[in-house]
Amino acid sequence: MTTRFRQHSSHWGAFRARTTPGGGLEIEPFEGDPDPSALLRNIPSALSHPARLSRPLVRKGWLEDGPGPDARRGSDGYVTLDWDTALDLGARELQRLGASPALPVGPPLPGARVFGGSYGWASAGRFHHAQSQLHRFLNTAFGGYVASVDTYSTAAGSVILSMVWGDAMKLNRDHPYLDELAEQTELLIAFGGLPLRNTAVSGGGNSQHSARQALERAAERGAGFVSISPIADDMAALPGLVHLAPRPGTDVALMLGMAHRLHETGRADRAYLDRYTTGYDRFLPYLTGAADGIPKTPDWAAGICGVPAPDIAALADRAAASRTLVNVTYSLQRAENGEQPVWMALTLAAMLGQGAAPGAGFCYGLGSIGNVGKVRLDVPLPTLPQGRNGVGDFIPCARIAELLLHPGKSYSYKGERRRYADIRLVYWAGGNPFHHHQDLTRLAQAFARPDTIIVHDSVGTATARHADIVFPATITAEREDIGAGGNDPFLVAMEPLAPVQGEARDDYAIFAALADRIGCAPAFTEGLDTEGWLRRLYAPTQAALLARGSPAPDYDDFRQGMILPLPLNHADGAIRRFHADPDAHPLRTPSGRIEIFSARVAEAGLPGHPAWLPPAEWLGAPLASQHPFQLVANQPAGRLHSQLDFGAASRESKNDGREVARLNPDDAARLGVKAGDVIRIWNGRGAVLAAALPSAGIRAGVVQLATGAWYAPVHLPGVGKTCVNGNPNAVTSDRGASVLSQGCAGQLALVSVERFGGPIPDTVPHEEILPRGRPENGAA
Ligand SMILES: Nc1nc2c(c(=O)[nH]1)N[C@H]1C(S)=C(S)[C@@H](COP(=O)(O)OP(=O)(O)OC[C@H]3O[C@@H](n4cnc5c(=O)[nH]c(N)nc54)[C@H](O)[C@@H]3O)O[C@H]1N2
Ligand SMILES: Nc1nc2c(c(=O)[nH]1)N[C@H]1C(S)=C(S)[C@@H](COP(=O)(O)OP(=O)(O)OC[C@H]3O[C@@H](n4cnc5c(=O)[nH]c(N)nc54)[C@H](O)[C@@H]3O)O[C@H]1N2
Ligand SMILES: [Mo]
Repeated sequence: MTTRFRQHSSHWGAFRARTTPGGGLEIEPFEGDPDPSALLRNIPSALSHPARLSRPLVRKGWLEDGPGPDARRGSDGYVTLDWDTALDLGARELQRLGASPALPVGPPLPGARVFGGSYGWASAGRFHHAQSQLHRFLNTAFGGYVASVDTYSTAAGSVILSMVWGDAMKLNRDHPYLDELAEQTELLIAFGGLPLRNTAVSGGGNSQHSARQALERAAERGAGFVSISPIADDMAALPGLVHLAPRPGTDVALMLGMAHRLHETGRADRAYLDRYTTGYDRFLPYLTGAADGIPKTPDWAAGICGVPAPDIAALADRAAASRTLVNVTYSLQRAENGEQPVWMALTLAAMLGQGAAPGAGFCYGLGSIGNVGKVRLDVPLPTLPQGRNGVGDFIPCARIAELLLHPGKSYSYKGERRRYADIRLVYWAGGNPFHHHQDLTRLAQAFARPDTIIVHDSVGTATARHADIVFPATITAEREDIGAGGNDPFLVAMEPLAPVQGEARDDYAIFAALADRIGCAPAFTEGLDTEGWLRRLYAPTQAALLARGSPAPDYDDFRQGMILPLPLNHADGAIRRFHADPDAHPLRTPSGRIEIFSARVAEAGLPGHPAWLPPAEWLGAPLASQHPFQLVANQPAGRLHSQLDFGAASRESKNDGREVARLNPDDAARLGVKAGDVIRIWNGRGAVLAAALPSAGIRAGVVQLATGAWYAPVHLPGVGKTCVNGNPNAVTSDRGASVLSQGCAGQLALVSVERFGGPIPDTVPHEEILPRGRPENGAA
């Protein structure tokens, strides 16, 4: 029987769905979305894919030999247990590690040995948000946990901007850049392009895809676009588009060349620099070469970035003569010394002196995430209270392998000396580190160290494959929730679309059952069931709507399948206010100004102004003679990260189930590689197989392989351990972006590429990544 349409939401859009007589799911995008995402097509497969987990699994070695470091993680077998037995085992282990209803007063709290950072995107829905549930649980049961800060998305960029501009994540969500781009910008200089595929998603919900329209409106007005990227299709083919393809990782040199030209031709805006910035005079001797004997001329820049000097000079001239918006996508900073391109772009924009003009100045992350550049909301969104983390310890999120491998080791972060904790328990819910982290061979070694690893997921990921206890979670389509995302102007009453698969349970139910066994259920649940929580979470948003006189339906009315429009806040944001009056509205930097020189950055061990710092892995590095290709490991067009990799849109982006790697046709010809050939991409850290696609839009010397294929390391005779499905993190580097941010540097890596000569190994199907054991002790 066909059911009625029900309302739901995802990170890539709101939609309605109904089940079809064949048990499928028919999806219609939200009618208010001007440009719905094709990623919606991945959702139906989630309901009953064989990779779904339906019963708890426990690793054999852990069950037989007890908790402890164990190198068998990743290759051991699993036993299927019934829920009560598995929950008893889990709760007993949590209690052994100190979970208790009555925690010690003051340090050391038992949570100091628990890593609960649990980085990952999980699913839309404010209550069933896996990390929030986990953090609340660990705060209740352990008094806290070792957390993680920053994101894989942006760490180097956010850390540097927090010191020289202000809180980037607040500022770049505080400015209606998309409207201004559509209406005011004359020239968009887009470092990293402005890939529409990436604006498809936004954490928590993205019911209004508006980037394409904004670009088209700007183009109709005659705006110019310069996409600066090693890959041509990082920007839609708009009229007036110019594409410059620098060597990856060299944008700072290109920007310096432009800055030098502005200075030389007298077009660096001194009035702006004096009024809104500090430190230009400390930067200038570096730019001119007075400090180091190397003038950063367009010629100098061309020798590094590979963009011809006349093009660099012409771009500077054009930028100075136009109302210019300088945008940097997150990708540039997910790299060694990733702070520098972001800081240098801010400096370049300041030299252009247009920050006070609508549609001009500096922007960070337009084209990276769907909510950047949209008008902010005027009411708070529902949020699950996480309680208090009494432990207070954290790692920069991309230092997970370091943390587990080197307890006690000291490292620096934002100029501070810190030490890694000694972690005995790793608890992950809502993320997939064996997709997202760099150098996965090293991560596997790190995951051998703790006593116990617990993972919740709805599918058998490579992370679950390294866990001791795997609890099967429901998917969002099986739950009732409230969908909401930053800058997204709709609150969605998410209705369950389908019955729960197998014996999967909501994350909340799993934690509640563990809390019950530990004796801290009252504190964790506060006596509320899911509906009770949804009502409580809705109340502050409703109160804020009422207070400003906006439509504010009661919860029960909202529940009737509503998509509730939320009011926008059109008041000037912090950047606009700063430009109106920098004394009255200083930036949150030590000087209150944009800092082109920062004492704090200098104290932290980096140059005090933006500078070209050659990374260890770029096409001009000594290592390039050994591994002559630059891998660009960017975001996938056919899915969100590793989620629903088996869905229709993701499958169509692959070749026979294997991820596709694009390379320049001349490189392909030289390597004897044709479209569809399997290539091996490798370096000293590992190897990965992909299906080759020669493509004229890829810069020579670059091979592009998106993230998210499920990691499947297989020992190939004569070749060694190789990910046969195509996850680029088999070969990326785990070094931090710098001593300042310790951010993820996974976007770029030097690799070798060759046609794979041996017998072509099959890919590993999703349902075989985590082998399921036979049921034991009564589980049906
Ligand atoms: N080389 C390289 N690596 C990168 C990047 C790169 O550019 N290059 N990009 C990085 C970036 S920006 C990011 S954000 C990360 C993304 O990395 P992740 O956020 O870890 O990736 P996802 O695939 O979104 O993982 C989410 C997991 O949560 C599970 N999940 C979904 N809903 C639920 C739920 O309700 N409950 C539970 N328990 N689980 C659920 C999904 O099945 C999935 O396994 O990758 C990073 N990795
Ligand atoms: N469809 C889809 N959209 C997504 C995601 C997804 O998984 N799927 N993930 C979301 C998440 S969590 C995030 S954080 C954002 C990430 O947003 P970004 O980090 O901005 O996105 P990427 O796709 O990694 O990179 C964008 C482009 O930058 C270019 N690039 C790489 N290195 C360089 C360089 O050194 N110089 C220049 N000039 N260009 C370079 C590459 O050609 C690449 O295609 O995307 C979000 N959007
Ligand atoms: Mo991200």
